[in-house]
Amino acid sequence: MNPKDISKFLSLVLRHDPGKIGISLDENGWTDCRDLIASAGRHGIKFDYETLVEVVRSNDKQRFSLSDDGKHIRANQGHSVTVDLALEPQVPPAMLYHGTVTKFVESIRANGLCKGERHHVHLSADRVTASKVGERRGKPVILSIRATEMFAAGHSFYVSENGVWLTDAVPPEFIDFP
Ligand code: HQG
Repeated sequence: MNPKDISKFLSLVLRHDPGKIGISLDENGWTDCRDLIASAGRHGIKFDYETLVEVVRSNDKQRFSLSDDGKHIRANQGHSVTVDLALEPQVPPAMLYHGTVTKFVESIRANGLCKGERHHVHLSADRVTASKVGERRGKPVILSIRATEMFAAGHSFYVSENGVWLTDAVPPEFIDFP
């Protein structure tokens, strides 16, 4: 299996559906690498520990972390299953960005950004990254979020291990539309 497919597989089981291969995540989202490799293998997805380490190391968005002793792995963000990543609240930069597509804009104007299936709304520190996020769905539309203003109004922000800014919801009054 190539690294990209292993990464997609890891996203599925470490964020959304560990039960698919019969593993479980602890309350902080970690699972044992040996169990993961063995369970994946029993489901026809075969890779060894060295390959797993290489996928984590080389992943384009640094989606996964290994524990310091290398025995456990978790996804850095993007979960739909309940996990506590124990992220500390952070002071955001003045502006953050969100890449979306035209068909969602009217609803976002009315309702703001909602987290949907995920734990948080995902925001990017720069427009290039936001553009890549939007491009997954079509021609990107970049929304600018007045994060300092939001923070001053009492909203909390977090940063995942891989640099994604997270917040519960972005009310429409803090969004600048293009
Ligand atoms: C939209 C990927 C209508 C929102 C990316 C987005 C990111 C609304 C979609 C990470 C809305 C949700 C997250 C509202 C939000 N009405 N549409 N009120 N509020 N939306 O995938 O931010 O590759 O859950 O604009 O790179 O696109 O998985 O969130 O289009 O970092 O590591 O609803 O996923 O990373 O989609 O992407 P998502 P996202 P990974």
